[in-house]
Amino acid sequence: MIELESIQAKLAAQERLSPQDALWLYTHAPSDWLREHADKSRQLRHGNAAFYNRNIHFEPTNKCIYACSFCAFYRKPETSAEAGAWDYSFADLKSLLDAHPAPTLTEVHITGGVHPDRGVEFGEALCSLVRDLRPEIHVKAFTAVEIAYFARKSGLTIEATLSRLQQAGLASLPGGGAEIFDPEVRKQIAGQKSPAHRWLEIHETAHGLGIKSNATMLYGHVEEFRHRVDHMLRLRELQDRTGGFMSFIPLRYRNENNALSHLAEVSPEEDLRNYAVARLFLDNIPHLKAYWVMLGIPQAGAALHWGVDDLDGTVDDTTKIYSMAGAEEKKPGMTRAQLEEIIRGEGRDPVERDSLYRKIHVS
Ligand code: V47
Ligand code: SF4
Repeated sequence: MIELESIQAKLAAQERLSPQDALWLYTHAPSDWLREHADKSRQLRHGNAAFYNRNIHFEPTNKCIYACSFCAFYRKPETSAEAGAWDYSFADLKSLLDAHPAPTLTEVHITGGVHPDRGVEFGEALCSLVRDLRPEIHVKAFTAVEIAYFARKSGLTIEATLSRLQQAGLASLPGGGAEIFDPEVRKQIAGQKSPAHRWLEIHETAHGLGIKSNATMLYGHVEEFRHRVDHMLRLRELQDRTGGFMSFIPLRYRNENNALSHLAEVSPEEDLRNYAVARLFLDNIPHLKAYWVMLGIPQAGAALHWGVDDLDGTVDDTTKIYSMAGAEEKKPGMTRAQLEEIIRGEGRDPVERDSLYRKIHVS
């Protein structure tokens, strides 16, 4: 296989892979080869460390003006509580924080549906509540889709919106809302919400303000391999300009309770191959995360051998996005000891990190 030799030579010379190389890897590379090379690339960056953090999620509402066809989480804004919609209060956020006293927590991840009545003031109030009550906690909040709506609702530019949130305590952006950037695929799965260029513009603006972020890719639905390559290429190009992405998080489409439930999910092997291609192609995003809540624990452990260096956090049963969509973990939560045991079981050294990937505790 002449292509494999050429790609291997590029990797040995630490040369960048082309989009054609990545497509070839997806379609032709033997799985053993992918695992070995992605693992080598991970090892060169992070040695034997595998990262995790101590976090909770807060999902203020699942009422949403959009209706993404893969989403099992959203309810139309007029939906009643009996029909499964919720709107948590500021007091609910305070109670959640009180239930997690210091030092059990270093991060709160806030994201939810796009509520029609809520502009930037709502986002500011959530961020400042955490900052005022628990200044030691890092606030990672709002997908680019929520930020775009805050800006529109409040009549502000993206920069002004992000800047106000930053002043209120926002410290980084999660990677959600990226889905797949290709316009044709995006139209089919998330046609109503902000287009790819808006997602990328929001992250670029955040990076310019010193707000780091993550990037996701929702795969395994109607997209083709070329769309995944295009998605990662756009991220790689933006990262070349800003260096603001910390972590890439591939998210396998889960098929329960949504408008695309007729689609099968990709196989566990396909998940692992996807992590490996991402590790090799996205050479400028330092961390690759296997979000155990979405994958299940055994598969997240396996991913540590396919280029992954981060499993995300303790979560403590505070997110519903994946359990509603069919994930195995119906009440996702792990202690530090459990996360460390999984990591050690895979032959790696557990490292507790903060939200900016600074090492807090090495076991
Ligand atoms: O944007 C929704 C995805 C994302 C489904 O930045 C689905 O550290 C699969 O972005 N099947 C939100 N995926 C979650 C997210 C995230 C999670 C963990 C850590 C970080 C981080 C970010 O969840 C959405 C969408 O792509 N999603 N429904 C589904 N049925
Ligand atoms: Fe709304 Fe987000 Fe679900 Fe889309 S993925 S319907 S924007 S909650």
